[in-house]
Amino acid sequence: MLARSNTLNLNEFMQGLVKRNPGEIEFHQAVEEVATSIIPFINEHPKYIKNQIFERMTEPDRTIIFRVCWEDDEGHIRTNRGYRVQFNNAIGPYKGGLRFHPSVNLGILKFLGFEQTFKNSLTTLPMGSGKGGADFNPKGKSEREVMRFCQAFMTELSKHIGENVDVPAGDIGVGAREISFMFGQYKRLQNEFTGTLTGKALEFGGSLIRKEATGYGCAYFMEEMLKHQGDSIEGKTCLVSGSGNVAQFAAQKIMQLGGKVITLSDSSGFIHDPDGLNEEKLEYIIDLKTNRRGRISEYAEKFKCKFHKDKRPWSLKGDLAFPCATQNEIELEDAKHLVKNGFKALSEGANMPTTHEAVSALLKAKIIFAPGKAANAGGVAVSGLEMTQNSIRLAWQREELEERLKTIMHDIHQQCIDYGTEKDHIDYVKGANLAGFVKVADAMVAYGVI
Ligand code: NDP
Ligand code: 2IT
Repeated sequence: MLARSNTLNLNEFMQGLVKRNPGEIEFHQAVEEVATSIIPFINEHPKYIKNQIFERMTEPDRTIIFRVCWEDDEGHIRTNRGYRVQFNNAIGPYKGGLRFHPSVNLGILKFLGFEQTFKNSLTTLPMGSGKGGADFNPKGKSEREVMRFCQAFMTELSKHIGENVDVPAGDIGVGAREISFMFGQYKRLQNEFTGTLTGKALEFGGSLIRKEATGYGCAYFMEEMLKHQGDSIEGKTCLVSGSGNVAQFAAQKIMQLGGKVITLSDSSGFIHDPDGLNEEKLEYIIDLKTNRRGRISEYAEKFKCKFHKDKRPWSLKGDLAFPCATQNEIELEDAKHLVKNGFKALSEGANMPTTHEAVSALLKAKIIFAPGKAANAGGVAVSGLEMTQNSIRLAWQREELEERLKTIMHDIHQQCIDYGTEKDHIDYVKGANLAGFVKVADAMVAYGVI
């Protein structure tokens, strides 16, 4: 038998991971980011080496892949691929969103499920991690087509989830409409009314503040980081990308905290409104993107500002950046612009929107950087609160929920400080990774070999 080494080596670990998960580039990227801060820590704590904790944490508990067959409005049969990656349930039921987007594949869902393990642990709530979705493109589909797809998707997924087993929610392409269709189908198939999905409408077990939670939390996290430096969002010029659920409510909270939001984007480009958004303009965006499912360029026509086709907003001048669209939307060149323009801080509303090289460039320039697993944890945190309300069959008031969300974001910030304080700065990447890791790792050690 080969003797096991009593230390882990980053390169060797990554080589093994890449070999076992060929082609899953986003998964490799997410693991490498965590491994870089975790491995030195693990090497100082032999119990994690002895129990092979990081090897076990990077292998999902199980992955379910299934065919989703549905009929379009012309009566043609369509086939998509559905997934649920049940990543880790050491500290609670699997929990995480569903993404409907043509780019969805196993590697993307494994990256998202892996990130969710640390994020959910940071929320302080008892939630394990999972992620799922399908390569279905909701764009251009009729309401009935979306409904038939959601019902077909849930017909298979329902066999694998449950309020104490796995509780999905929304993500890109899955909002209140899709959650309602899926919850209706789940209820019909199981003949039970339980909180097996979160992000539900208020009439059937949803929570106040859930729709706002990710964006609000992302702005609160920025405010916490700035407060720690004796500063605040007040008076700052902010670049926000995306114009979906997270971007809309990040923009709203930034405005409420006195910041000026001058950009929003979608997959066709970005708008630059130098006067800044206000409540009326935001209402227009919410209606445009959530109800009418239009393009962000319509905002530029309506409010007479510039639309930059196929471009990202990061080359503009400003103080704070909030990437809220998708993974890898800030590459090295974008980061160089942020550095050149003297940006102060960045808070990730999206999951892994900043590439490795871009993060390194920002950190080198001393730009305060909040990774998504800390900064966007407010969404899943309020999902956790929705689960609690469903279990006790009560609905909390808006003020109580907003206070709880604020407290959770404050606590996440504190955990980052506890684990990420360096000589002359806070390393939020390291802090979030270590704090998220320890709770899950200790639970896994306690369970023994399973
Ligand atoms: P939405 O579907 O509501 O909005 C997504 C936004 O991002 C849209 O503006 C969309 O543009 C844009 N977008 C999507 N894919 C791309 C792409 N490949 N290139 C450029 N733009 C793109 O999703 P959410 O707002 O819910 O999610 C945004 C991010 O936040 C994701 O990374 C998600 O994982 C993360 N997140 C979401 C949470 C939630 O509670 N919803 C919680 C935590 C993180 P278009 O309209 O053209 O498609
Ligand atoms: O990435 C995420 O944290 C989400 N999409 C929200 C997950 C949830 O279960 O609310």
